[in-house]
Amino acid sequence: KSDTSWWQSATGYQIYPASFADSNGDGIGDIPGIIGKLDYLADLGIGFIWLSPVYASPMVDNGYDIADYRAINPVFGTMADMDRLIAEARARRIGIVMDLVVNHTSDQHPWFRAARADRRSPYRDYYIWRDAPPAKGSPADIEASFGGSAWSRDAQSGDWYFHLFAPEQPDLNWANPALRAEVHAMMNWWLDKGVAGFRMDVIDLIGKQPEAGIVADGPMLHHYLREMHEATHAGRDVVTVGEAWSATPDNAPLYSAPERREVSMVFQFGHVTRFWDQKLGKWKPKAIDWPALKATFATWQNALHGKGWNSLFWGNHDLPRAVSRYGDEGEHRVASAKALASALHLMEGTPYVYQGEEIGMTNAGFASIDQYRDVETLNFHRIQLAEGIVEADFLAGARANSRDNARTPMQWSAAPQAGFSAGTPWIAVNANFPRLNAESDRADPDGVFQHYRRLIALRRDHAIIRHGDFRLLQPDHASLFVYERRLDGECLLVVVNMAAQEMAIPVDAMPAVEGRDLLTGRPVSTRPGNTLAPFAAFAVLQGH
Ligand code: TEU
Ligand code: CA
Repeated sequence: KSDTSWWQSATGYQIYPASFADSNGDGIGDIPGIIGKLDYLADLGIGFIWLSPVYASPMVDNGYDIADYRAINPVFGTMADMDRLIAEARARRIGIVMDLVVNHTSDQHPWFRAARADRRSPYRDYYIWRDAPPAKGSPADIEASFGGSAWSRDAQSGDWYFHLFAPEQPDLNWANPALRAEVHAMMNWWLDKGVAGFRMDVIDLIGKQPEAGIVADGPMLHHYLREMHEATHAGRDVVTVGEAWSATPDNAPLYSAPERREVSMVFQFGHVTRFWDQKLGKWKPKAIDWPALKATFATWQNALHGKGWNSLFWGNHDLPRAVSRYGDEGEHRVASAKALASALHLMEGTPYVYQGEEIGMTNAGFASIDQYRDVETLNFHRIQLAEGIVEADFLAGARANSRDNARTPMQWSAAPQAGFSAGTPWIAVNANFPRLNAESDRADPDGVFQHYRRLIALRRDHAIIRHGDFRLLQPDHASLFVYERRLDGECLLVVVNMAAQEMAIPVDAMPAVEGRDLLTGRPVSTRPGNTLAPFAAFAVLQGH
């Protein structure tokens, strides 16, 4: 179909640089390490890499605290390495999508240094200030995402500044047009280098109005996004994806409807937060309820079909590993990794693979708080223990949902440190690497990697996967995820068993299908009475 943009047939791959591949033995992944793995990624078939931040940073939040948007953190390499990465990736038809972290900077950014040093500095108004902390319970009395008040006192000027994350991540003041122009110039500087677009960190927060108690989805948000589009992406064939925890099926088309000229798509987290506790959030996850999860996906598929564009993901660097959260990290690990991939990749949208997901990597399995590195996990450990939560309960929550679950080093081989580093990794390698690694998985035709490879190729080959409409079947079934896609007289039926038990094909409301599985070529049938093995999946295309 000629209406397909490159990013609608491509699959993205997220790299968390510190944990991907270490080229010099200092224990931290780096850009030369990534370059060394480009052939691996080209073989997987991805169209672009979303690169988590590699900019100059004191690394309070692993690079999501940027001190210079136009410099590379020496621990990751040099700007020459970065230019080489862009060129070498492009030679393999892979775009580099930069992480754009402009809700906040590091407190070490020269703008913030100037702002706190001098109340009359032109940079003062790049940030958000108050001369006293807000009264308890007043609208501006906002809690930071990493715990504690979002207002901290700056010892230098004596005033209070706003930060939705760590105190070392002061929020930028998007109401200031000079700040917006600086961000646009910086984005154009990267685009002129040949990057393929941006993943925009917490972009739904830039329209905040703290004094009114408004954090996400502020009244000026879409104005800023349109202005940014005109000033940077317009006329360039790039992909933009906005991270928007506040996005709903109703407002997501406002970001991604092409005629609104804002962003290509958003990351929304409906399927994630649905299974968090009301009070304790991610630290007390609920069990996955498949009918609820399927309904969430169906709502999103239908909300954006023909109106905007979906992104599809199970995991990222903030979320637990897909098999551990939604599948089975034990006996059925491989089958469940493949089942989850099939269910996700055959929907409408641009799929994102988080590093290691393509080999079915699992949660970290850390037993003690000393093993964690993440600022959010360490903060909440302190906060919740002070509030009287039993440590074992906190650690159980962290084992399920800490961001470090996805940040253990990529498991390349059975060599020491999983082949990730010749030195001591900054965070421990998962103990399961001798049997779970890319080298062994990739060699197995029935492994996870080859399955992802086939799914990624199928999206490029089939317009129905990119653009077909979506209908959820068997919505109430406790473990079968069944849907149909239709386009131009074709019908694609996808049937996935998300249970660790054998499951009978239901007798009612299933289309009669006999054919071959698109992924394996094996004969399949929906005849009632047939059964699906634990975490078995198939997809049959009819009418072509
Ligand atoms: O994440 C935004 C964000 O809201 C999450 O960190 C969230 O706070 C947490 O996972 C929920 O408990 C983005 C980045 O992806 C994240 O890595 C950064 O730490 C954060 O923004 C600040 O830049
Ligand atoms: Ca290194």
